[in-house]
Parts: sequence; structure tokens; C-alpha cells
Amino acid sequence: MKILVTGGAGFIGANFVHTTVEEMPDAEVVVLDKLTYAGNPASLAGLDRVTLIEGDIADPDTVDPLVKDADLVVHFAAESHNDNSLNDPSPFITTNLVGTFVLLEAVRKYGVRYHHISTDEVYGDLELDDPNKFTPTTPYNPSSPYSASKAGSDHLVRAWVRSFGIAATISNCSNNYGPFQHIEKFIPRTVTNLIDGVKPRLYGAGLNVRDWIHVRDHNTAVWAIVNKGEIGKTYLIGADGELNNLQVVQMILEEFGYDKNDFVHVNDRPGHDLRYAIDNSSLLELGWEPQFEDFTAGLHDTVTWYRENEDWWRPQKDAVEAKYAKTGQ
Ligand code: NAD
Ligand code: TDX
Repeated sequence: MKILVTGGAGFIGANFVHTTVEEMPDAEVVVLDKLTYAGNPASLAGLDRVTLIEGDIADPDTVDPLVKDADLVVHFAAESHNDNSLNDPSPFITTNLVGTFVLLEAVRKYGVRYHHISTDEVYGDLELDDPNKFTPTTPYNPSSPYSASKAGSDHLVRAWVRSFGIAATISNCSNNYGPFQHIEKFIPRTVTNLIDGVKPRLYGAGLNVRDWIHVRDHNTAVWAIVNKGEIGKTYLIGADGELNNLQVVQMILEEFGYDKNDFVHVNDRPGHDLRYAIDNSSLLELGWEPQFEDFTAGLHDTVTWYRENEDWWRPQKDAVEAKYAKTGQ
């Protein structure tokens, strides 16, 4: 089986490639990745049956022959960071919207099975006391340029299924954590700050809730959808991991053996979504179950990974923190 993985040098895509070649001896993986600041070939080092092609998903000449040659396309590539989308939305439109359009056109032309990776952020946010969680029928209501571009890409996929009959599924996942996550994101930023003796930065009051899932659980869910999902259907991926940011910072401080109040409040994110929460019942119907339900244990392993892989993240650290300093974060 030949699998085209877009964005496979990024966080979730790289983890997907690792588990796929580990668990599927017949799989050959081609990674198409632009190697932006977020893509790192080192995340794929030493893997057999993986070919990395540096290129842009928004370029039809690059995409067309790769899709033609594939049995399955799993589309992870994106500009993925909300804070960056507030500083400069432009690449979010090109990659997340135009890039998805180019892939869909190639998939349509060659009749290739397509799975679209998206986010729970397309649904906007929930009140802290809302008893309802996001479901596949929750109306789209994105808040940031990032989530709006992801919402638009989901709409393109749905339209290509309905109008052209492409064989596609969509998944909208909650916040991932685990190895190979870029250190601009909350958990690895906090962990690498503490390794450097710098206090964690909490946006605003820290009461915003995220629904954490280990990246490996995200990826087993993607395979469950690819193998058993209904064409045209949207699946929400989550593992009942709601925690507010204050709780997460304090858990990481405890993991390091530090005082749990040793963090600083910084400027809040404009338009900051308050709470995400996933109702995963349609996914459970496929027989999927999460394997990493103990967040404290998953966090411990993740902290260990960042301690042991400083070579992987160190070159990025100064630039990431310089960018945050400009917004007082
Ligand atoms: P990431 O930023 O770590 O990786 C994105 C990858 O895409 C990078 O390797 C980058 O080089 C590549 N890329 C960017 N623009 C490209 C282009 N034009 N052409 C080819 N490659 C390009 O992102 P991630 O956190 O791994 O997210 C992967 C996907 O999962 C995204 O679609 C994101 O919206 C979605 N998602 C992420 C989370 C999360 O918590 N991180 C949660 C739900 C959904
Ligand atoms: O230093 C920080 N301090 C802080 O309090 C950073 C970097 C973030 N935060 C807060 C903002 C959010 O409430 O932590 C929370 C998580 O922030 P991010 O890691 O930036 O993730 P989020 O904005 O929730 O989006 C993530 O999940 C959904 C991914 O980056 C998206 O790609 C995915 O779609």
C-alpha cells in the first residue's frame, strides 16, 4: 500500500508515519512537506520505507504525480498555530485553503481515497458550564484566521464529496500532545522553558480549557476511520481529556519538582477560545479506544522526550521566544 502523507515532517504527521511503518510491514510512505519552520526532516530520521519529498501542497505540478501514484492520501499539512495566524494570516489561506483545493482536484482526477485531518476549533468555543460537547452536527463558528482556514478546508472536502463523489472522510481532533511537537505550542514551550530555567507563561487567567489527547491516540483513530469509516462522514476525535491551562502548567511544574505557583501571567491571546470539548461517540462506534488515558503518565513521557532530545528542539528556541517577546507573551 502506497500512502501519501502531506505534512509528514510536522508533529502529528511524523508520529503518524512512525506508527504506520512500525505497524504495517506492507506500507510504503511518501511524505510531501514544504519543510516550513514547523517541518523537521530529523523527525523522520532512520525510518525504512519512507521517502521525503520537499514541496508545496499548493503546487499542482508537485501534487499531481504523487497523488496519481498513491492508494491513499492522508492530509496533515497545514499552518497550524493560532498565534502565528494573528500575526500574519496569509500563509494560512494559501496552505490550508488553496493547498487543500489542489489536493482535492488531484484526488478527484485519479479517484484516490482521501482522509482530511482537521481540528475541533472549527466549531468555535463552549462556555465553561455548557453540558454539551462538540458533535459532528455542531454548527461551524471559527474564531481565528487559523480555525477559519481549517473550517474552509473542511467545507471544500464536503463539497467535493457531494458534487464530485470523491472517496473522502474528515476528522476533527482536539489538542494533541506528545513527542515531536513544535516548541511554539503550549506544552512543549512550557517544558522547554523549564529545562532552561525560565518560568512558564500562562495566557490571561489560564482558565481556558483544552481537551487533551495523546498524538498516538489521534493517529490510531485516523487509521480506524480510514479502514472502517463511512465515506463522506465526519468523525470527532477526542479522549475526554478536558483540563484548563492553569491545571496543565501546574502538572508540568510538579513533574519538574517545582513550586506549582512558579509561573507568570502574560498577555492573553486576542479572540482566545474559552473551551473545547469533544463528544467522541461516533468514533467509539468504530471500535476505537484511546490507549493513553493517564494524562500524568503521558506528560511524564513527553517531558522525558524533550529532556532527551534537546538537539531536536534547541535550534528553534531563541527564535520562538523572540517572537513571543514581541507580543508580550
Ligand atoms: P505542524 O505545524 O507541527 O506541522 C505541519 C507540517 O505541514 C509541517 O511539517 C510543515 O512543514 C508542513 N507544511 C506547511 N505548509 C505546507 C505546504 N504548503 N505544503 C507542504 N507542507 C506544508 O502541525 P501539526 O500540529 O502536526 O498539525 C497537523 C494537522 O493536524 C494540521 O492539519 C492541524 O490543523 C491538525 N490538528 C492539529 C492539532 C494539534 O493539537 N496540533 C489538533 C487537531 C488538528
Ligand atoms: O505559552 C503559552 N501559554 C498559554 O497559556 C502558549 C503557547 C499557549 N497558551 C494557551 C493558549 C491555549 O489556550 O494554551 C492553550 C493551548 O495553546 P496552543 O498550544 O497554541 O494550542 P491551541 O491554540 O489550543 O491549538 C492547538 O489545538 C488545536 C493546535 O495548535 C491547533 O493546531 C489545533 O487545531
